[in-house]
Amino acid sequence: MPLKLYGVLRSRATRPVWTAMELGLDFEHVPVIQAYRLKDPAAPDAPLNTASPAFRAVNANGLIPAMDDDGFVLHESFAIGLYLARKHGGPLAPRDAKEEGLAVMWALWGMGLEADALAIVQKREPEAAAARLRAPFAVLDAALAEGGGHLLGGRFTVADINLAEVLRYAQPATALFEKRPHIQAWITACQARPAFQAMMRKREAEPA
Ligand SMILES: N[C@@H](CCC(=O)N[C@@H](CS)C(=O)NCC(=O)O)C(=O)O
Repeated sequence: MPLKLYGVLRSRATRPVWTAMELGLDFEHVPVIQAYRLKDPAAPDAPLNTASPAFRAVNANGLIPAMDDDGFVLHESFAIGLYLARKHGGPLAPRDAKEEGLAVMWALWGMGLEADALAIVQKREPEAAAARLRAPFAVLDAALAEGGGHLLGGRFTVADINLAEVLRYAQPATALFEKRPHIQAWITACQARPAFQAMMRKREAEPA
């Protein structure tokens, strides 16, 4: 199969896998697991993991997700989703340079929130992290109100996938969302999509 997406779904691999499922792509999912989740990642019977030489040959950074599209290799979850949308087109993809600029802008902006969102889901001083997210949440809420419930083009795109998958980590901080009705409605709609639900079912089926 030409397209391979590497990375268990208890990782940022959810982003490109959800994107590929939205696009209806035929792809091979290679469930490379994080080395730190294994007792002995170098054991002969260890599953393919982020320290395995075979995976390091795909992504020398030793991080998931990674992609191999018929020999074209990418790492970085947001870059992979943006590439897949751009390659396969349709409503999920940016339609012109302005939409492309917005999709990249929101991905980079989302990356800036990721550490705090992760702190919330991983319960590492979550109150402080939620407090830091209050100001950017106000910005996003206003942008969604102005954009008719989406980040660009008044429709669901890869930009929504990328950012919704950052904000999912912050969802245990329910008050953050309750105060921002446009974010709440947007993430609820994103997570109601059949492709998101199918991806999450696949994720739940993976070993914890
Ligand atoms: N900026 C990268 C971050 C990738 C990353 O940190 N991946 C984690 C899992 S979500 C990982 O592979 N960790 C493996 C390890 O540290 O051994 C992206 O968005 O793809």
